[in-house]
Amino acid sequence: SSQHLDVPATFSPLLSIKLPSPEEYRKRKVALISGITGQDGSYLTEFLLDKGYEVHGVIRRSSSFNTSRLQHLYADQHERPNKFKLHYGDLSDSTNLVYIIAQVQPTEIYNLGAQSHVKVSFEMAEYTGDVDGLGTLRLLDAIRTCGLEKHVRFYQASTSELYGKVVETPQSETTSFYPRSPYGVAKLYAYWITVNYREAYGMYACNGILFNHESPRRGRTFVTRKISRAAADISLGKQQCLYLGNLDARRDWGHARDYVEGMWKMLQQEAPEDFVLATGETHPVREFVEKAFGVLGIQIRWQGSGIKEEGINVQNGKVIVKVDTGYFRPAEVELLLGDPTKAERLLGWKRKVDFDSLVKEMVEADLQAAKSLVEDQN
Ligand code: NDP
Ligand code: GDR
Repeated sequence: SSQHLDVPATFSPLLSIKLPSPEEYRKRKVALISGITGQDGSYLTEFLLDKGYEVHGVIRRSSSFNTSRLQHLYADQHERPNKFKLHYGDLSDSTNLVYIIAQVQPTEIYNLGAQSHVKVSFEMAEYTGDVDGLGTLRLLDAIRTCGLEKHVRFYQASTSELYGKVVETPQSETTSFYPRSPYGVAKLYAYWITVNYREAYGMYACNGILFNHESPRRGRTFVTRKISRAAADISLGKQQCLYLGNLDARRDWGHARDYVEGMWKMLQQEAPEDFVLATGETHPVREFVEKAFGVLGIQIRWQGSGIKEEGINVQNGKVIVKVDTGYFRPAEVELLLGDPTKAERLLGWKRKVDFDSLVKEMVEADLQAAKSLVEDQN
């Protein structure tokens, strides 16, 4: 009808309200985070609550407990009533995403939700493509369906896995992409759909191209956390040996707490742009192993080579690290080294935690946790 055609651009059909101007709308500080139960989601929630935001998160229904990283924030609820709320949802469910956005009316959306394990993506390629690739499209379209494309600022969790096979180092915003896994390829779609919606609909949408970032809250099957846990357990005699895949892969490892601050900074600029966050240093997996055991006073000597290589505890001669080819990937990303110059210059962002401090913090946290478990059992 003509009445329908007369609907002004600022009228949101779904919310059935006349929206205030984007400037007015953004005076509220309301964040919606997909992937809130993950490593980055928990640090970002803490960061935004401290900045005075109301924080909403999308949580998947699970038969087991999946909010352990957010537990301490629930405990804080009495001090900050109505500031933190979780909504059941999934990046594979468009209707649900529209409903959550309409309900929350966020000013900023951080899309951190993903099947984020590179090795697992080879086994669950279609699912990873659906959630990590199309899931990003669903979220962007949900924003448009709600009529909020000029009001909401959108952060996409892009990744150094986009670079994949080495084209140049260090890798920056202008380095071309060559993903090496179904995960990387799915994230490539997400990267470009974010750029496309920015250009097509004038959305404030940014890609943060983040290099690896870790913490004591890192998922236990990622290599750093697997090593820090094993080092703690082996030092206490609770585990004999750590089995790893490619010891020579090199990564640019930072601390997750530093990186979530960069995500927020990307959404506070005049105009949306894409940024690399990295430390500008690269270290092999092997060095992470040596440093992690080093924190506990255990020195490693390597012997043998290739898949026969072993790490020996110099003090007692025991084999404490072995290669298990089951952890090799069908295609590997051998070297990542990021150039964070643009973020440093335009966002004033810089990583604070260096490599040695990161390893130390992770190992000490796992040692503490392992010791309390032993005490609980006694
Ligand atoms: P995690 O694996 O720790 O967290 C992933 C989050 O996504 C979890 O909350 C998970 O929920 C959620 N999730 C998984 N599948 C779905 C789905 N179908 N619908 C909705 N939510 C889903 O990842 P990180 O915190 O380490 O990383 C955050 C984001 O940043 C990810 O997108 C990752 O790919 C990306 N990234 C990470 C880097 C890193 O080094 N950490 C570097 C660059 C990018 P549940 O808890 O229920 O499993
Ligand atoms: P990555 O992280 O693939 O870089 O993706 P991961 O810690 O899984 O692997 C890093 C490197 O270590 C090698 N490796 C092993 N990896 C695992 N998981 N387990 C092992 O036993 C093992 N042995 C050696 C791997 O081959 C690889 O080279 C992470 C994820 O957080 C992504 O979501 C994110 O986008 C990128 O970082 C940047």
